[in-house]
Amino acid sequence: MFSEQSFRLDGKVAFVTGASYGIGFALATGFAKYGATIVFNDINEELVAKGIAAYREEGIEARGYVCDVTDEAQVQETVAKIERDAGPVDILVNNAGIIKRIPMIEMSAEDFRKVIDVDLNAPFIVAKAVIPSMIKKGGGKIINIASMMSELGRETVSAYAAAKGGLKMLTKNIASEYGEFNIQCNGIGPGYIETPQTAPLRTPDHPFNKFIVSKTPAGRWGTTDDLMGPAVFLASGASDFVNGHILYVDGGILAYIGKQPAND
Ligand code: NAP
Ligand code: GCO
Repeated sequence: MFSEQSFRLDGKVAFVTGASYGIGFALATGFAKYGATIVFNDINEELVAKGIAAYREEGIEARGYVCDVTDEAQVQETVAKIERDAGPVDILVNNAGIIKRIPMIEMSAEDFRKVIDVDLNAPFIVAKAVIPSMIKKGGGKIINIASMMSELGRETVSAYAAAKGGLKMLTKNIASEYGEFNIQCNGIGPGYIETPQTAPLRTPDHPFNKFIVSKTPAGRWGTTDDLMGPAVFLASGASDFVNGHILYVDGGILAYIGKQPAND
């Protein structure tokens, strides 16, 4: 029966990938505020240590693991360690990601593959590693971090758009294949959010900065705070009948054709 408790995450183990900082860190802190136990990974010891310290500053005792999410052996080993240290993963957020902004015909196949590897192959690898225990436990939540580029293209982000478009369909397929085991797999599609990943686009003189504000009905860049409530909703019992959905948290970008130029 629906109640305020429906949004609580007490007793749940939440594993957020690439969560030493940025969106992943914010989502994990939101989960912790609703009672979840936080485990995260990052690509090296320095980032993991930085993340543990940052979580501690928020009053959160998080467990951090060094793991490259593109390496299936490392992922399988890390998930086994998490299950030993904290218990089976109840909530997985496939957050780790990279972007390379290069005009397509100038982009090497190696660079294209690297983006696909982190942004699409890795979510497959990590979800594959946690689903068996979710099935045994009677269910779980998987949240893939998609993008505006799951729906739209733009110059220089061909690999990223291909990956995030694929991630949308992987989300729908996991929902389809494992929904019968009470596993809900959804995505969050952030708009343009103030994080290190978009910092190069937000320098005061960068034309993209003004462009994005004009393309966003909310008239601003998003913040990681804007994503925490939607993530808690998708991680909680309040969304047990939501499956295969990409929840776009974009200030209205995808709904908006754009403002008529002033001189028309
Ligand atoms: P970010 O600041 O670049 O953080 C990404 C995190 O993932 C970093 O900690 C990074 O570690 C880690 N990571 C990268 N490759 C990894 C690997 N192979 N194994 C483990 N960890 C790895 O990015 P963000 O802005 O927080 O974005 C997080 C997610 O949201 C990404 O999937 C991104 O595509 C998506 N997204 C972002 C926006 C936005 O506007 N910021 C909008 C829509 C979607 P390193 O520091 O070592 O790279
Ligand atoms: C870019 C940005 C975007 C954001 C995000 C938008 O270069 O266009 O980095 O891709 O990261 O994915 O949803």
